[in-house]
Amino acid sequence: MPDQSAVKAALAAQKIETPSWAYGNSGTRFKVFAQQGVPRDPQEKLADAAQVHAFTGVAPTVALHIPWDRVDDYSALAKYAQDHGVKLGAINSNTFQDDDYKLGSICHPDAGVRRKALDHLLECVDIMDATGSRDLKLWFADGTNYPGQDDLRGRQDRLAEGLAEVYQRLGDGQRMLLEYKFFEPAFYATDVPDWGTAYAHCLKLGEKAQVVVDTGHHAPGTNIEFIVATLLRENKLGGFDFNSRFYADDDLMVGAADPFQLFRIMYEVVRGGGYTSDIAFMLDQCHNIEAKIPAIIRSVMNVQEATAKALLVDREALAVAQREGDVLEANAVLMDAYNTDVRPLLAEVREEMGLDPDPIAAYRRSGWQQHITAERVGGTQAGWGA
Ligand code: AOS
Ligand code: ZN
Ligand code: ZN
Repeated sequence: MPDQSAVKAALAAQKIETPSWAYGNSGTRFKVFAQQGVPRDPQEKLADAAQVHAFTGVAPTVALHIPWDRVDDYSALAKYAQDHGVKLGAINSNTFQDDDYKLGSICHPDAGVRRKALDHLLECVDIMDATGSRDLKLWFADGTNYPGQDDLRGRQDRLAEGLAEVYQRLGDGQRMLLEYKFFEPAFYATDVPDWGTAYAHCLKLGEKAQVVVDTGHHAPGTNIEFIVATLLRENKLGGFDFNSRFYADDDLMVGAADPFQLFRIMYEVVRGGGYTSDIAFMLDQCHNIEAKIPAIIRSVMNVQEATAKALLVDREALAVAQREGDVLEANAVLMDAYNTDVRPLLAEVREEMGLDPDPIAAYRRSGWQQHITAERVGGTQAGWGA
């Protein structure tokens, strides 16, 4: 059996990044249900994120989205974050919200639009220099809706050219994380639809380019843990955008729709040595109908629970069963870990970290929600579902 104190130490050292956009109002194209007390500016998003970190102890960084989190002075924003006990994390670019991007951004047939998109991506690297962020997270809405609309190969050439220009701009210690998504908003062909396409581009670019796996971006039935294992073997897994889905890119709380899948993914991360590497464990979620800060705390806890179960897999017993071809025993070893109630273990970890064992109850008691509801009037929309 895995050593309990090593498991606890690993859990205490976990780092999960929360996204600035999860704190603001969001919704679907049908309706955005505004909530009271939501942040009105990037600073207030950071203040809320600091609460999540204060109660969980494992959410020390916050991903920014440009232009949703545009400020005049990014160094000052980094300082503000630090003063509140958190740091700025990945910089997420946005090449999908302007009219110019109707036919794509860096894959667009028009060189002028490609230039505009590339200038934005280069500006994001400037911002990383100011914030001290390590990762530029790239998700492209580029694609086509109809066969023949544009040249599939030509779009790949433009993508490669654009990515290469941004790659050249990266400084020491900076990385480019390329995210894939099989459809939406493009419905016929997406320019980075799958891990294979992302991997092929990252491989050509070099070691600073890595693939990011958004758990909501696969066709139903896709074996995501296999993708994780493969990318880890190739040293090309840069990070995760965690969330969960029933149908498409639902952006629901990670571990809510399919906690078993999250466990299987985390097991491959642990198995592949990814837990102690530079992999960014980020959330990419929107809380449209549920209270935002408690939902983000719950999400962090869900990742912790899946991680704890993955760390508890008796890998020696599993290896023996696998070697002996004992199918049932091998499956039972994995299921034993999954079926373990790890909540008492995590409560102990939190207490040893000087935290309340029940982060959501502690948050509710803290009075922060009442404070922001009274203080903040007229919160902003996060950007999705506008
Ligand atoms: C879009 O579907 C992707 O999941 C993006 O990662 C992300 O939600 C967006 O870039 C927000 O910054
Ligand atoms: Zn994502
Ligand atoms: Zn998504």
